[in-house]
Amino acid sequence: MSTAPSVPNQGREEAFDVVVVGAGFAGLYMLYRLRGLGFSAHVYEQGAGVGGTWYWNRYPGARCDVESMQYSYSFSEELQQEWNWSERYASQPEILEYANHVADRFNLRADISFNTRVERAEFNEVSGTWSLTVSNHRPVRARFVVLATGCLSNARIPDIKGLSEFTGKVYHTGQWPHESIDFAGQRVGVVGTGSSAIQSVPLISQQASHLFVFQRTPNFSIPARNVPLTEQARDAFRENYPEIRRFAREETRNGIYTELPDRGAFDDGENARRARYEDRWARGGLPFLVAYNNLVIDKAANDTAAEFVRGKIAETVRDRETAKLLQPENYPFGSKRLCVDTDYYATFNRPNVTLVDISAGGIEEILPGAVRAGGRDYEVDALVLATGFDAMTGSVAKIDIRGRGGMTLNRKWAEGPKTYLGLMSGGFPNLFIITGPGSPSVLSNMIVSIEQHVDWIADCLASMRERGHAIIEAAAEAEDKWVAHVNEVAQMTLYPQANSWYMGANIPGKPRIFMPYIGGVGAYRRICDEVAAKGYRGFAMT
Ligand code: N01
Repeated sequence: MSTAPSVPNQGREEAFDVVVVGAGFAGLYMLYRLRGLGFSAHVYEQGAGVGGTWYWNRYPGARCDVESMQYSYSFSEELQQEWNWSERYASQPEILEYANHVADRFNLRADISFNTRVERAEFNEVSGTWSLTVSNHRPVRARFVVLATGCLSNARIPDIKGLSEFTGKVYHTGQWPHESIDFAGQRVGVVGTGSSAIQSVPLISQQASHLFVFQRTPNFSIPARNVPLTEQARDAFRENYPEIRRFAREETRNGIYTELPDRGAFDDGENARRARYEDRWARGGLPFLVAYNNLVIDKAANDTAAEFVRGKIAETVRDRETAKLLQPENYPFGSKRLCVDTDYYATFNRPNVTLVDISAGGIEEILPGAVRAGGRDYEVDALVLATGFDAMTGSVAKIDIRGRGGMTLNRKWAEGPKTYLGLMSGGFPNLFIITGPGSPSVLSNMIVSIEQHVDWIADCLASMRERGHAIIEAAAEAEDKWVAHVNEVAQMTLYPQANSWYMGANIPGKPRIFMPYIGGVGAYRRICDEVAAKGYRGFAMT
């Protein structure tokens, strides 16, 4: 039952204290917290089910690259003790099953509308409420809106000449069909070599009669070393969860419990350095990036890691020319999102796999039955677009959001996203973003960042209710300072040197701004907590 002052129902309009957009991991936990605080809340979800990213990304090999025991909610002790992850890295079906389990276990579906898109949200300055236009639904009004729309959920279909004329099937990894796709006997073209391609290429190659991988930029990838989890391994986590979760939240930059580096790459001699990289390579996964504490800030240190991985590619791939093409040379190691794979490089040793280098001119044209690149036609029956997402701002931009004075969020963010703490944007009162640009988000274990933001927002709403406040808004000065700080910290690293989706570089015309906050989840949490403790410093509350 709601104990908060609710907006009265007017006519056919439906009213809630809080509307949450999206029923992925952020939306589900937000709903859970709001309910617990007695707010009336409702979630609108575009998909037919819960799970967000894990609902849409069903391509072969889709799997999380953060270990399952850590890529899981920590808010319920019972949940984290009872759920049995089967592998070190959970597959998409298992993560989706987990999301469904959470929705059922906490009876969340009752307050979620599926197959429903929030198309427009407009702030009414007189009533201090948001009016929402929701597809297939009567108008909705809410005092607060929380965008739990995800950072990588607006799939990007590239603008390639002739794509719509292709006569075979075209799939985007981020909009994969629900039925299983059998590529047996087909010639398949995969466009892109980011994480999604790196996971799907080895599996598609086992079915396709021939697989062409169209590569514009090679990526660094570390072997996953995925294994089934034993009961013993699960217990080791379960027994130590309080410390593991605390450490990940407070002590790390990326929200992953792992051994933290105690030295830089040149504090070790060449042999010791190589031994350390070999050890990290053998253990597998993203922690390779924290083998030393200066890999993302010192180019010479970074080069040692890059050179090591290039050596591994050369050792793995038999054809020298193919190996050379797969070795990234033009950007620092890890400055494009590091990939984690199972047999990606070795897949290029298969006789039915061809790497097509399109770095010079891209794909010239798609013909009804072929891909034209470098003046050659590659005949294919099906195309897989592993071409990524309009990251961090794309899913927010799809909603027509209008704040004070009718200002749209897209107009305000035309030169790049501007937020205070990644949580709110000035001129858009009572509108929160979970893991928004300007917060660690995609540079971290997403669940750690999601839980932190949800808890912060929930506590903020409870505090407002207690103090009789109706409106919260990021103050312009605090926001400007935060944007400057986010940029300043990014410039201290090697990240801005790559044409990555972190920089918006994958979307033609998108401003080049490093969007996430790279200061680390521990430091960021302390800043957010301090802001709250100081009476929500930098936010105007009335
Ligand atoms: O997308 P991407 P993704 N012609 O943007 C190429 C997360 N994720 O879906 O680099 C030809 O990384 C593009 O080339 P270039 C993870 O955070 C996690 O793979 O722009 N090629 C690039 O190679 C990840 O980083 C997991 O030159 C074109 C590729 O397409 C993020 O999602 C799994 C092109 C896009 O790579 C996005 O990954 C999957 C064109 N017109 C994803 N347009 C795990 O947890 C684009 N490309 C493991």
